[in-house]
Amino acid sequence: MELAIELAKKGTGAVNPNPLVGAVIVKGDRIIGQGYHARYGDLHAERAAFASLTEDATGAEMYVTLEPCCHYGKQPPCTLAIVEHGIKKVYVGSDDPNDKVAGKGIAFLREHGVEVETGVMKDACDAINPVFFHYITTKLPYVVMKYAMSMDGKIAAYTGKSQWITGEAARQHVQETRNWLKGIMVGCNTVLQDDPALTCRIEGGRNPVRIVCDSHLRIPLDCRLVQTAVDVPTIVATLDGASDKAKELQQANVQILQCKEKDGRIDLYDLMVQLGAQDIDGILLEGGGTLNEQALAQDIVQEVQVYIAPKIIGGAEAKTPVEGKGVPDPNGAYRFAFDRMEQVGDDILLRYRKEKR
Ligand code: AOF
Ligand code: ZN
Repeated sequence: MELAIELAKKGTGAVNPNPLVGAVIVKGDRIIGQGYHARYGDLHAERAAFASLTEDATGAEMYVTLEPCCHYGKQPPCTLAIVEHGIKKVYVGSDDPNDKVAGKGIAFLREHGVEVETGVMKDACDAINPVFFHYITTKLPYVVMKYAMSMDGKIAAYTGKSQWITGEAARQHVQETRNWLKGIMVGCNTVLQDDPALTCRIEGGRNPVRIVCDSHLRIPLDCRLVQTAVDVPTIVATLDGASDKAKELQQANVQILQCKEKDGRIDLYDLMVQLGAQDIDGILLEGGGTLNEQALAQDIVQEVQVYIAPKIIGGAEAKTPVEGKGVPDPNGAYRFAFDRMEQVGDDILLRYRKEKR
């Protein structure tokens, strides 16, 4: 199953909004087939594993990170292939919450005489698909709020200068996250201040769909995002979708999303519904502080990734990751559950998940 998990991860960035899935076929002490879901619409992991068989699979066992599907989608049911190949036993990691599958895949296998053991390395298997599990059940993107700060919680110096808080390794790590999540979102202030490209600069990676929250279309036509919108999908979410500026942006190949209003600003929940409808199953929220505060207040954040650099910047005026007024009492704070921690170069990455309410 460990191998199946490693295989599954190879599909990162290429299968959305499908899950990452890996499968390994074992006969005696030999691995006779292995595969993974490599691209949206392509072979599922199980069929990819069968396609790689080095010998007949009759009586063999399969390890698969997700419950095999039993429906006709872009691909025929994997359960059918498992039965046809005479697999004796299947070890399953995660359950598939997709309505079309949800237990029916396992039931089909058992009805056809295949032994099934579920929950095998379930936590490790679940950990590769938080995006899929959230999106398939809600049709809303899995939003990861990410920021990099100093030991004293600053994301920039009082001058506004923010390059760089974290080291090279952490910045490279963020590139991997950009490849993992289908969309990346910032507020208009970030565009005005940093003129970012928001592309994925790792080899073999793909660029995320870039989303700017810009209530009143202050985004400059000559910024990098607009200038490169012909090559990289770019969305501007706004309240002023019928304006002349909106038309100019559309002429530059920017997609304009007219959003509902909430307290004079973009209703982020409505925006998530619209992005989910475009198959955007995950979003990296790279701030800044104003958008972060609204994202928390409107409860769209599923995970928070905090990079902490071993530096102290200081300054009462220096910016922090979440602006606005904040909550009046720590007891009323937005709560998250600690997930895991890792060292990335000289920096530390902390991950928190939304607490199940
Ligand atoms: C599996 N193995 O490798 C994957 C599964 O449209 P389709 O045919 O690609 O089906 C997509 C659905 O199938 C997806 O929502 C999820 O429930 C399941 N994905 N299942 O047995 C795989 N990628
Ligand atoms: Zn399948």
